[in-house]
Amino acid sequence: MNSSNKIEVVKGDITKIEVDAIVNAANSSLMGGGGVDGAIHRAGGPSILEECETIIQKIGKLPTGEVAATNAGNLPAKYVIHTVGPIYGRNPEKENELLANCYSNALKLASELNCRIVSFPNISTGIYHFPKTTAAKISLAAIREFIAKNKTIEKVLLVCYDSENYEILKTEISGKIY
Ligand code: AR6
Repeated sequence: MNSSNKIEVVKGDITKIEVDAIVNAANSSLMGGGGVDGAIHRAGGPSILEECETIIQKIGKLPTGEVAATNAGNLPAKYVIHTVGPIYGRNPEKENELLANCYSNALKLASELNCRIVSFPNISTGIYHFPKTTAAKISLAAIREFIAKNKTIEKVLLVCYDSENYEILKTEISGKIY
C-alpha cells in the first residue's frame, strides 16, 4: 500500500470510531477540558483520567508538541495518545513546528505501541484558535512524512467534527499526492 491511501479524511465524532489509538487534543495538565478532550474523557470514563494523574505526578506537565499514552477506558480503542497543541499566537516562531510535532510524535508512539490504525482530531483548531487551513496543511505534511518511512501504521483517520475543517481537509488532501 502506498502512502496515498493510508490517510483518510472523515466527518464525525472521534469517540465513536473504532481504531487502535485515538489521539486527544489535550492541555498540558492532562486533567481534561472542553472540546474533543472533554468528549474523550466523558465517553472513555474515569480510568483515563486516573492514568493521566499518574503521568502528571511523574512529569509535572506535558509540554506542547509532546505525547503520552493511557488506556482508552470505554472507548473503541486500545489507547488514547494525549498531545498538547500550540495555542495560536503564543509562540509564533515555533507554532507550526510544534503542531507538526503533535502529529509525528503521536504516530511515533502509536507505532511503538504496535498500533496500526490511528485517529486524530484537528488539533489546536478549536479552543486554541489555530487557523484551520494552515493546520490542515501542517497535519497532512507531518503525517505524510511519518508514514512514508514507517511500516507499522496502516491507516490514519483525520476525524473532522466541524464541516469547515472537513471541507478544508478534503480540498487539501485531494489536490496533492499523499
Ligand atoms: N470528535 C472529533 N473532533 C472533535 C470533537 C469530537 N467529539 N469535539 C470537538 N472536536 P478543541 P484545541 C474538534 O477545542 O483547539 C480543551 O479544553 C473541534 O471541532 O477540542 O486543541 C483541551 O483541554 C476542533 O476542530 O482542541 C485544551 O485546553 C478540534 O476538535 C484545549 O481544549 C480541536 O478543538 C485544546 O484546544
